[in-house]
Amino acid sequence: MSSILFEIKDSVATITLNRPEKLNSFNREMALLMQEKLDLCKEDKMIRCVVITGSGKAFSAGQDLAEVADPNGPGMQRILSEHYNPIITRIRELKKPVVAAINGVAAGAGANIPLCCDIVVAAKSASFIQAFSKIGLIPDSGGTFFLPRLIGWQKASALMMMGDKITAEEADKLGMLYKCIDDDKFTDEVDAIAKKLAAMPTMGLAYTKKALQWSSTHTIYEQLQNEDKLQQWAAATKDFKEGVASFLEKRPANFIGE
Ligand code: LHQ
Repeated sequence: MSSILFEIKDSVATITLNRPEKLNSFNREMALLMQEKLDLCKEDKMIRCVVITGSGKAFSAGQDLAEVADPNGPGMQRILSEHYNPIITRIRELKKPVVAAINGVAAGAGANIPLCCDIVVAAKSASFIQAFSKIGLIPDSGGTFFLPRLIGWQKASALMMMGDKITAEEADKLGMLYKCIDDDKFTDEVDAIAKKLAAMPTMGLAYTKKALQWSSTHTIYEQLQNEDKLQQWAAATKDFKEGVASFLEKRPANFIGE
């Protein structure tokens, strides 16, 4: 069985982390396969939304620590530069919405990869843990960038240093999630969110993603110019024309993602 499952249905690609017996912890093979699948999502025009989830009881326990300890493993120096950083970069640069669907425990890099996604939802029974401090490491996979921006410096600093496990409901209250969903409704609700996103004006969503990202490194004056530029790009899409036409004609829009 592959360590990454990949399915495309109704313009939604689902990437499932699939090493359930190791709580979907990442080894090199799984990290490289995930990069490959994200590249596929970028190339395939039919795909208009990506969902990342885990199989079994975990989302992901982060780095496979047995691989770190293995003298024949990739070694610490390559793990971030060749495994996690290219995953985070691919997700941020993908011109399509990426939904992290947290089905269970998310620890270490497994807790931080979701934070870079555009929409994060979690089942009520899921949990999050910045496990790094417990083994003497620093939070990686973009966690030091995203977590303080999502929940504030103090909460981020404390969670990262204390290594507390927090429930999905706590994560929701802190601002890490879009929604916390009852377990029995989780799959259906994730499907509904993904289907909705896949039918929306994809380029408009891509430019929204870009605008939000630029906001973290630009002044208000620069950001007003960025919005101006991105709005021109959005207005040049076929979907903008369709959006306005469908509104004026009082009919549902048929967006094509261009
Ligand atoms: C695991 C793992 C795991 C291997 C559970 N590896 N087997 C970047 C730079 C370079 C290097 C290092 O890493 C990084 C990024 C990172 O992600 S660092 C953080 C790495 N992750 C952790 O430190 C989390 C370790 N795991 C845990 O703390 C617990 O397993 C959690 C809290 C996630 C879940 O606890 P439980 O539900 O009680 O499950 P469990 O501990 O019993 O685990 C079940 C099995 O999965 C068990 O195997 P076994 O053969 O005994 O049944 C664990 O050994 C295995 N597993 N995490 N990361």
